[in-house]
Amino acid sequence: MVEILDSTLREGEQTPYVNFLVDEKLEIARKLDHIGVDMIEAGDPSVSPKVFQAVKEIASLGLKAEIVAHSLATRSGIAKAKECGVGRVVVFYPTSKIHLEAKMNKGEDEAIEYVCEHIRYARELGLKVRYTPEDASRTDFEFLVRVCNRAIEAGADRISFADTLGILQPHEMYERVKALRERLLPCKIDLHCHNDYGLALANALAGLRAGADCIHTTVNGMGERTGIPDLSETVLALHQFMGVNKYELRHLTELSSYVERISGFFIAPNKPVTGMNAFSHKSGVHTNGVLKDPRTYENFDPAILGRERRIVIDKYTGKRAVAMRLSEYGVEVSPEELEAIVEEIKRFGDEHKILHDADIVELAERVTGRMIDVFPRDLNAIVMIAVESHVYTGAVVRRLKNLKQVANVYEITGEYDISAYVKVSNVSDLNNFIEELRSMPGVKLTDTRIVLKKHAENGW
Ligand code: HCA
Ligand code: CU
Repeated sequence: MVEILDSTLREGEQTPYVNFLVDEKLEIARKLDHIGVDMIEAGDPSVSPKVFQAVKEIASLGLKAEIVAHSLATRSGIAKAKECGVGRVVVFYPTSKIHLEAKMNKGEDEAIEYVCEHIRYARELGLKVRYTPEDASRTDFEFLVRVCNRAIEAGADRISFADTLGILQPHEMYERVKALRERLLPCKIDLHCHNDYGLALANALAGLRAGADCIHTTVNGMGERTGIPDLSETVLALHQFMGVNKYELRHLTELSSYVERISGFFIAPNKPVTGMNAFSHKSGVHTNGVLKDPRTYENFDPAILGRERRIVIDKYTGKRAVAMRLSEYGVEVSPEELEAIVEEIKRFGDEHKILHDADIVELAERVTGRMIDVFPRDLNAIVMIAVESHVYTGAVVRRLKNLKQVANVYEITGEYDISAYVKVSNVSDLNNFIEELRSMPGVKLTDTRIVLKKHAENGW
């Protein structure tokens, strides 16, 4: 049965400019466990006192997943892993010529003895051991087989085939893993594939097909440089391509958002599975097809991931999608009116970057000559305000705080000085509010963004 080891807390925290707090790590671990990953690599306890604390606390949560500590092949590192109360330690030590010579200053035979000695030490402490030959993909294959088999004899029951620089292609990964499987003593094989050429997940899947047991992932594909396979993409691929049903698909997006929020590491809109655009359709040809039968442009129902299809309306969109969006707002129009609205949308789209729903409704109002009061519900907006250079920003902030429409005010860096989160009941209230703001002493310029969708602030 295929396994996933998630390393968001170890490899993921190696992402440039990312650090998690201990509590955030505990929350990530719980959420990973909820999704059902088989192993959680909780960190290398030797890195810092807080990493040590996080690994220790995660090990005591009583999660279903096996908790793994990472460690260099040092006695003190392995002892620290033991102190954390984990059941398994990773002993990692490089095997490629360049690493042995440049970093370790060790010959091959010396390296084997060193690795085995540390694995035996971990076994004496009662720990299960995964041995990671770092930079395995650039290691002489015969040496790799030798060092891994000696590691297994010394007590390792897992070998992580690490493509540390992400240099392999899927067909090479397949061949390499197949040969390893044939040549290694009984053990489980993990695949640790870096994404430097964008091939990490493809390589991992190829390795699985060749007989490996486990894929390493991180949430949002974080990690050193370009990271490793994204957890959500991996779970989806295993589900769709290999019929693996043991992971909870519906919580992946929320975990991704949670990690985005606490890490400040934002995913691209076009990222598969969790990206904002992953289930959005735009051109007339596509939206028309999807509205007739989603299977025309969707390989699976986004609902399996707890996500919804979105139809984006702009100058590329045809009548069918526009009529659907209007009818979502309870607006019915004649075929002639619809045609005219679509024409207006095309004109609007040539002049503007984004068409908001409020713009569509306004265009429909203009074309039909009927008042369409469909935004009576709470309307939220973010208003950016530039202050005259001779005015003290704090003075404008004080005035803003007195306005009932203003929920929050922030002094910010950049082109604007203030950002205000504003709550009004409709578009015309928003207009009035902005007029009032513009006439306020000290306000030079405003820029208003209507909030289309507010995402959950916290976890599930
Ligand atoms: C690193 C180590 C590692 C280890 C992988 C593993 C790699 O270079 O930081 O233990 O499976 O990529 O080789 O992340
Ligand atoms: Cu790595």
